[in-house]
Amino acid sequence: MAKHLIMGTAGHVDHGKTSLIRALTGIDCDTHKEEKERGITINLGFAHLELTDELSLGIVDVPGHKDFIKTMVAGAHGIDFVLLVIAADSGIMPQTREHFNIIKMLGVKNGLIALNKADLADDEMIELAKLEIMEFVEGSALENAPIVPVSSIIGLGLDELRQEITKVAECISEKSHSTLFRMYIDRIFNLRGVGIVVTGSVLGGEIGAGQDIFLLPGKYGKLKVKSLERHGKSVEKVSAGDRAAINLSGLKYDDFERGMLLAGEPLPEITLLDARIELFPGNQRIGVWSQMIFQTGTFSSKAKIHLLTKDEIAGNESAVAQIQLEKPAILLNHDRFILRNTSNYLTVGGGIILDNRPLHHRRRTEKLRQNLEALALAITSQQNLNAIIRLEIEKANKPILIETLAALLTKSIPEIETAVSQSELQSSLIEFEGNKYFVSESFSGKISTKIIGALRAWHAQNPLKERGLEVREIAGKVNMTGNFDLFLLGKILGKMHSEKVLRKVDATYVLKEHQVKFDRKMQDQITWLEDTIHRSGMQRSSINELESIALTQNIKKGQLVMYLQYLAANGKIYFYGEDILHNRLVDKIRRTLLLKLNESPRGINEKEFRLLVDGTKKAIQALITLFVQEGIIEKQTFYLLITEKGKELI
Ligand SMILES: Nc1nc2c(ncn2[C@@H]2O[C@H](COP(=O)(O)OP(=O)(O)O)[C@@H](O)[C@H]2O)c(=O)[nH]1
Ligand SMILES: [Mg+2]
Repeated sequence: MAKHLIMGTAGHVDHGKTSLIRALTGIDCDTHKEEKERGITINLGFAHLELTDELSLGIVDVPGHKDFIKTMVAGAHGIDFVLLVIAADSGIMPQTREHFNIIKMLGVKNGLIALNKADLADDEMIELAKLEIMEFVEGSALENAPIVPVSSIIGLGLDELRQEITKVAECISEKSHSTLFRMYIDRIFNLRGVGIVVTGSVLGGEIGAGQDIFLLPGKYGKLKVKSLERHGKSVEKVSAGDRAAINLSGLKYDDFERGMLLAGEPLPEITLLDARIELFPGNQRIGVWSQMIFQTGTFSSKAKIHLLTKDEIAGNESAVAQIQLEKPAILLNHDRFILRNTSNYLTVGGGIILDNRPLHHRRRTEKLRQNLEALALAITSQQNLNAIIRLEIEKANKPILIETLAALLTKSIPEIETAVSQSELQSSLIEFEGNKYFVSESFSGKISTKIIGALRAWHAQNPLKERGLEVREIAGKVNMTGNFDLFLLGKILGKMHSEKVLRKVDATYVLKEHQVKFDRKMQDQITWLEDTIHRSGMQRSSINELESIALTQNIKKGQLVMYLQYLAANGKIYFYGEDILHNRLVDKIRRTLLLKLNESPRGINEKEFRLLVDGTKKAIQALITLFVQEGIIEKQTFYLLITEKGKELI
């Protein structure tokens, strides 16, 4: 399988980067007239090197002059490894250091060193230069990188350099082709008969001829890929790690601005982000607030930096900061950037984006600091995807579709599913009507807290009721009434039930600790009330009548209703409309009636029933309805008859 990789040059001006690329590839990167005149590379140079049948390497040649660091940063963004060029006759120079710092900050972890102009140095100088370089790269990713003495003028060491480049390239794994396609545009041409052609280093994903593509930021809408070239040859598609030329339809030359990129999807513009920033070694220092130039790819903007986790940082130190950009950018989490001083254009450091949609952090709380540091650690320590997913779903603070999460993290859905499958995050993933959602533990926790609050309030208002609330009643109180909400609520209630936070009483949920409870005084009042109702016998007692008697016992209306509900719920009293009978009396009447009916084959009528038990008309009618419902008597025209079920009761 062909491999897609880009090598970038780095090093001080005049150390021979461009000459070396020309010697290796035959391609002259200094093609611009102005550059020829000034003798330095202003724009980026591009070449390619056919290493093996399988390996055609893209090359970006950057300028070494200190005035063109911005161009260097643009060129270095997206390279897979670095060819650091150091002239044997002058050794490490300021831009050797500056370029190397930038390369490291951009996350480039592979490369090799060409010790150029070997023709100008004797063996001893070469050995000294090697020692100096070994000390320079100590502790960095290039610590054990090969140092190859070469001369681009007399052709010394070129074969060995090519071999070492091949070895490095063979050891590197390509960037992912399954992520979102992105490419910063570093050149744009308007070619006669062809139209607009743009070039760049493909940062991720892939794109093919005929596909839709978006020019961002801005409102250009969809563009179409007409045709593609890779390393000067026409191809069907280009992918991460390619230097690509894309022929676009739908774009005018004047629509283009520096800093724009092409993306496979219309990504949102952002101006606010949280990032881990780090200063290069040196004696610079920044405080809580500072102004910087923020640079990533070909994009650059003034930016306000607000340190969140420290009050100041010095050389070699890092902190999490909130960055406010002056211009809108298209940035994804984990993108790397460079920070430059606004006044003297010194490159001071850089960083990695932790969160491209942060909240505006006005105050720096301890909790915020802890969260951001955890996020920084998760992202910078070999990208622990599960930790990132957890932080992202926690931050969402509501259920989040797996598709949405995948887009936010620029991962595929299978990547996310695989990552969570062996972790406790699996239990945060719930499926509803064919969609998969992540629901964070803290979100479920918040709902649980609301449920407990609602039940606590309910029990406080109804201390004498056994029952709690039904799912739908809870849904209303915690504001979760949509279909998905109800489904989620059911799951959370089920979990609370299995964890024994809740009990069930019939179809209602009740707090575990809930007990129908009353104090001595209440007990006395309830006993008095029950006796009163019992004593009044068939003399009807209505709530209204009871109310005035109850007042003599210092029972207020609300309390009275509560006591009555309690007595009814416990089967002590029987309500018919507003009126009440004690259940012991109802039992007695039931028995009297059944015995009577059993002796009278033709039954008795309603009036006879009234005389039998000395009841009011209303009470008698209510009792007849009750006994018919119980199935122990039946009514035939005006007569009441006992049923088989009634006979069994005697
Ligand atoms: N003697 C000698 N001169 C070289 C060598 N490589 C480059 N140069 C010269 O150094 C100058 C700067 O080279 P260039 O490739 O433009 O350097 P760059 O700024 O790093 O791209 C040119 O005049 C080259 O001819 C070399 O290996 N030996
Ligand atoms: Mg050059």
